[in-house]
Amino acid sequence: MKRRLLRLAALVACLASASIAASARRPNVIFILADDLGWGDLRCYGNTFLRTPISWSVSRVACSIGGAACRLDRWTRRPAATSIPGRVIPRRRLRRGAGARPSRIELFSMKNSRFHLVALALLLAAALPAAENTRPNYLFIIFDDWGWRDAGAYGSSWVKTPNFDRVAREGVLFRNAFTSNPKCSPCRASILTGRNSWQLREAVSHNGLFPAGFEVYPDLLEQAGYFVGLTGKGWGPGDFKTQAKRTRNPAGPSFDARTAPPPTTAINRNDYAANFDDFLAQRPKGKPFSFWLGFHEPHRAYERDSGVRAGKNLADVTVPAYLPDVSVTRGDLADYAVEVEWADGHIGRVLRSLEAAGELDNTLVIVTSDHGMPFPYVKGQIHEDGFHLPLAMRWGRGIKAGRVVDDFINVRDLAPTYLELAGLPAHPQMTGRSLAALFRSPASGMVENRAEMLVGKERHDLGRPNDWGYPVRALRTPDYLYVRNFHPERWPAGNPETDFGNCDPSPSKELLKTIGGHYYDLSFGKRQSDELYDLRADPQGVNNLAQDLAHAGTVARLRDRMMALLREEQDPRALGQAAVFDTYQYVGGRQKGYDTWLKAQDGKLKGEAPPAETPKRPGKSKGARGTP
Ligand SMILES: [Ca+2]
Repeated sequence: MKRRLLRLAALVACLASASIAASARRPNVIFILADDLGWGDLRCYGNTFLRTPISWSVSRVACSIGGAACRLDRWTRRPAATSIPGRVIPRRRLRRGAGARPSRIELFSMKNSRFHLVALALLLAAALPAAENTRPNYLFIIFDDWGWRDAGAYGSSWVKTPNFDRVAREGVLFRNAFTSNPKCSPCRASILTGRNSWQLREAVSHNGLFPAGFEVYPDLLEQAGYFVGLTGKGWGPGDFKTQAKRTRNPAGPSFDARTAPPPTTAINRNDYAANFDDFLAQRPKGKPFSFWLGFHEPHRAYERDSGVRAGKNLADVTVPAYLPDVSVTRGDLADYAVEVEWADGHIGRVLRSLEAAGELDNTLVIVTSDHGMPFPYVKGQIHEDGFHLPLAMRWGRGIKAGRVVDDFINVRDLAPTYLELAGLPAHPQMTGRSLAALFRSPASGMVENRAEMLVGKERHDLGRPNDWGYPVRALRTPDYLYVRNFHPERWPAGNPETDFGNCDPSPSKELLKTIGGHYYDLSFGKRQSDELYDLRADPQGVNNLAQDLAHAGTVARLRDRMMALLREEQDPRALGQAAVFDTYQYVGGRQKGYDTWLKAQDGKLKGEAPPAETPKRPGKSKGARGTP
C-alpha cells in the first residue's frame, strides 16, 4: 500500500513537471538537492552499511521517481530506453551540468519550482513511515571509575578487556573521549541532558540535587515510543526527588531483580547481563529500546589482594607516572583490574543476548566510563587521566567496522546523537554535538576536526571550610592541557585535617600520606593558579610548565581561548556569578565535612569522647551506595 501511494505521488509530481516542460518539447528534469548528504551515502552508489532514515528516504524517493520517469517517457512518447528506473548514472555525467544532453539526464531538478518542492515533501512523507521501523536501539554501558588506558584496545597488556576490544574492533574506537567533569554525578548529568555540568545549575555538584527544568534523553526517547530501562548505577549519588520531582532515576526505570554470587566480596551482586535479558523479554514487540547498563565496578572498595588471588602477576602491572612504583600500588592496581575484567565479562554476555535476539546490528552499543580510576591524582581531579575516557561504539548497520577516530568527543554529545538517529528534532537545551555525521563517514583519524575540549569542576566532596568547592576550568587541545585553578589558596583534594575528602580511601592514598614528598605533593599539595602540560612529551600530565617563561605565550593564548569559550557557554564562573556554585546543597553524609571535624576538635578540648569513626562501607553495599 505504501509503495503504491509513493508511486502515485511520484507519478503526479512527474506528470506535472512534464506538463510544464512539454511545451518546450523537452524531457522533464527534477533535481533533488539534499543538504549536506555525501554522494557515497546513498545505497544506489554502492553504500552497503549506512541506512539512516534520511539517506534511506532520499534513496527510495530517487528510485521511485526513476520509476515514474519511465512512465513519463511513455506519456511524452519519448524512447523509454533513455530513462531506466534504478539505473546508476556515472559521476562524469552528473558533472556535465548544462552541457549534458537533456534526454539523458535522469537526476531531477526542483530548482525554481515551488510545485516540485511540495511534490518532494509529499514523497519524503510517504517514505518516512517505511523508515520508522529501522530506528536503532541503544545499549549504553558505563563503568564506574574505569581509566581510559586500562583496556586492550588502548594497548594495555595487564588489564584484559576482550569484550570492550570486540566492540572497538567491530565498530569505532575513540582515542580522545572526555567527560567535562570527572566525578560520578556531574558526568552522568551531562550524559543525560547533553549539557556541560556548569550549564546544569545544582547538577554541577557531586552528591547534589538533580535540578528541575532539564529534559533527559531517556524521557524524550520514551515519549517517542522507545522502551527504556536501567540496571545498576544511573545518575547519582544525589537526590532526584526533592527539586526535580522525579519518581525514578533520570537514567530510566530500574531492572535490578537478578543477582549472582560475585567473585570477590567487594564486587556488586547485580547480575547486569541477566537484568538486561529481563528487560529484553519485557520489551513490547516491535518497539525500539534504550537501555542504560551502569556497572558499580571498578568503584572502590576492593577486596585486598584479590588481584593476586585471581592470578595477576604484580610484575606485569603498569604503574602510572603520578604514583610510586612499589608493591602497594601494584597490588592496589591489580585489585582494580579484577573488577574491570569482571564487568567486561558482562559486556560479552549482553552482546550474545543481542545476537540471539537478532538485534545486534540494529543496536548502537556504547561502552565508556564516567571518569578515571579511583586513585590519587585521577578521580575528581582535572588531570589527563581524570577526565579522559575509554569509549568504543558498535552499530553494525550504521558504523563501519575497524575505525579509530581522533576527534574530541564529549559525553554531552551522546544525547543529541540518540535523538538524531531516532529521527527526532534536536533539543534546544542540548549543547552537545551529534555524532551522526561522524558515524556516516568511513574515515579514521581526525574526521570532523573536533579538536578542543573544555573541562572543569566545582564542589565534589566535602572537606573545606564552609563546604567550599575547588573550582577549576581547563582547555584540552591535541598538544596541551591548560588548567586554571580559581582558588589556589584552597586544598585541591580537600583539607588535610579532613583527610583529603575528594580522594577515595585506598592503600595507595595511605601510602602517599605516609611517605610524603613528591607524590604526596602531586596529589594533595596546593597548586599554582595556572598549570600547563605538554602532552606530547608528558602524556600523563605530571610536569607543570606554566611557571616557565618560555611557555608564557602558550599559557596566555590558551587561557584567553578557554575564557572566551566559557563565556559563550554562559558559565557563571566566567560571567562574574561564580558565588552561586557554593550555594548549592550537598545532600550526602557529612562525615567528611569541615564542620564535623571542627565539632570533634571542640569535643576533644572539652574532654568529650570523640565521635564514632565514619563507618567503612562493606563492599557488598556498593550497589546501594549513594544512589537513591
Ligand atoms: Ca564514578
